Amino acid sequence: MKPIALVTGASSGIGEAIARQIADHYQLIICGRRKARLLSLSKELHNETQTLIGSFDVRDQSAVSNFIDSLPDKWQNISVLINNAGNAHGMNYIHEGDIQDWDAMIDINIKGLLYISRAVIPKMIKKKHGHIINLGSIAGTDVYPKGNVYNASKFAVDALTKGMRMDLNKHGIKVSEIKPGLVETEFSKVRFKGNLKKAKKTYLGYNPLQAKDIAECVAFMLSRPQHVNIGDMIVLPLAQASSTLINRQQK
Ligand code: 8X3
Repeated sequence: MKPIALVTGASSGIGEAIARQIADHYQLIICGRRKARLLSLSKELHNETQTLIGSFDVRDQSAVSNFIDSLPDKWQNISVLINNAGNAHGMNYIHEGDIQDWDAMIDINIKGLLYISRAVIPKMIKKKHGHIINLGSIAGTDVYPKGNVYNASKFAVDALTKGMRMDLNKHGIKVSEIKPGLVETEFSKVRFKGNLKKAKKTYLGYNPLQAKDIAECVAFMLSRPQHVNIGDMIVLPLAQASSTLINRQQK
């Protein structure tokens, strides 16, 4: 029987790519807000692995804990938690920021990650085994202008990863973080609220990462021998040297 992995934000982008990438080795609990997308991913993976759909918003603490607490018996034994759900909302100077955008980023990127982790980790502690991979960002080590609250939310993911690794050390649970740079997904479309021109511009003039590039790194982390824990991995497109230095004359 394959071990069970739970992936949040699996209805698109990096989360969806991770689910596809690891389906050969894991049964999957795919979570996200958009049920129709999760259903079609589940159908697509039908021949490869068993899936269970969790259709909820990670911001909704009672929905999160209800879902995890009422998992069918055969899905209780979660070995891997991929905390992928997260977004950027808006990109403004700090004095012009939209409060709703701030709330959304703090609620999804920080509190959502905490809610899922709080519900799943006790199950891992019971069996003294598990691997948590948090999706941070280069934005969580390297602040950039107008990134402010998004940066702060990803710095929080970095701190929580380190804190989790300490607190779970004696329980035999691995905790890792992967910090992507510019990945061409719906990320910028969401950040710029559907402004496709702005979203496209983010990825112009160079070869950005694709969701699969990150999914392959996650699969690598998961496939290390039991005694190896990759704590942290920064993954950038060749054209990106830092959050602010991007060679847009690459192609
Ligand atoms: C996504 C990378 O540089 O757009 O977290 O913040 S960046």
